[in-house]
Amino acid sequence: MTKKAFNNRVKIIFNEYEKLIRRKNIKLPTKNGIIERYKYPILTAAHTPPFWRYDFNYESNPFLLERMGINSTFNAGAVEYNGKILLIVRVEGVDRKSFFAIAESNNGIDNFRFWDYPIELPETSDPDVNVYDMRITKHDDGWYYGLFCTERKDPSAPRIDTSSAIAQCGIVRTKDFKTWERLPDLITRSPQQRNVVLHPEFVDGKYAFYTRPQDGFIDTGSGGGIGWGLSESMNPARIDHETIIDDRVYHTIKEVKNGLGPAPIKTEKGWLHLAHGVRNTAAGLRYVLYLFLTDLNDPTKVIARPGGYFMAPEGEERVGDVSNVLFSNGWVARPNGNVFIYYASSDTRLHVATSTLDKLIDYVLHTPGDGLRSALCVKQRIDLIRKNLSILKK
Ligand code: M1P
Repeated sequence: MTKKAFNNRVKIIFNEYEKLIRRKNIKLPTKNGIIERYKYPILTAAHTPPFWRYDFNYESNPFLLERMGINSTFNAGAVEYNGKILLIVRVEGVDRKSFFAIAESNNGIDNFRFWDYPIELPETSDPDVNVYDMRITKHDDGWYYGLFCTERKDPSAPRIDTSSAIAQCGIVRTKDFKTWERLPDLITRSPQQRNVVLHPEFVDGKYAFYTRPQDGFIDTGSGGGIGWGLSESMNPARIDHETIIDDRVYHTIKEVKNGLGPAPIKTEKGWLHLAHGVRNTAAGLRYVLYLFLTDLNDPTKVIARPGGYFMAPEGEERVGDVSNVLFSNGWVARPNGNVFIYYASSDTRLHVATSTLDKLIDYVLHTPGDGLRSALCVKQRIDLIRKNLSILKK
């Protein structure tokens, strides 16, 4: 490639990138009154800066090859900070390693731009092999905590087993999202932990955690369900006793497993939770999102639990590296009552959906719970039809 052609191609790469980053997103008409989706994903692999992927030096890369590709951008923690929306994105390179990088937007809907450098996450004495799915909690103690999954090879696996892993909860904290302090990993009695989330307030003077204890890396075994535990401190954080506050249940959207999404939102009616539920199908696992509400004074007590899912994969969301998956670990409640829900589809790309706290609370409080049997579910529907027809046929 001549130097001239090289320079032209560099221009094209950056023009295309800027066009993508600056593209306005378009709100789609709501289908169910609860949320609005948007036409474009807010972050894809192509949204990562070209200078993360190419070597732009003509001497060392005369063919202008993409040297270090990015595979996907998904499962982001979210926070409103200094009037901007920051997403702490799970970015996965083509080498299958995930890392965290911050993307910033003024309006939370479009124009997300990654900061120049990904986060250099400090390690513990036992280095992480892979890190992912950070939940950000602004805690009453004044810190922003990031709880994430740290994965390492299972040291007890036989030599020929190159897949078995141990997942645990890593912890960092920051005040400015630039400098991160690594704390010891959370200690619990469970052999595996994923989807651990810090509650924003002290409970009985202690740090409170939502957990997801599991026996195996993939299989829940005797574990599963969204757990709860208290710790005297964050350094180290140690939970001696876990109780399950939202269990997995036969023949529901969370039959195989579930896990909390972002930290709950405090509302007048209770703590509002967003979680994912997983069921098995002939086509593999299906991940959907659901909501529930817990008591303001006792976050372990579920006070409203609508039946079924709140959001499930639609259209292009259904297909990706791990198809049929919606996953969310970030949302932002704005002071004006609007809520931005950041969700990833099929472990590939990131989207936003919008709603309001009023609508979400109405949905949670007035949607019938899961009847758990076809006969009861059809009765719930007949009650609704009867009520409707008495109005519509007047
Ligand atoms: O592949 C779907 C999701 O699988 C895991 O979630 P869970 O622990 O609940 O099964 C995580 O690896 C998550 O990142 C991923 O999106």
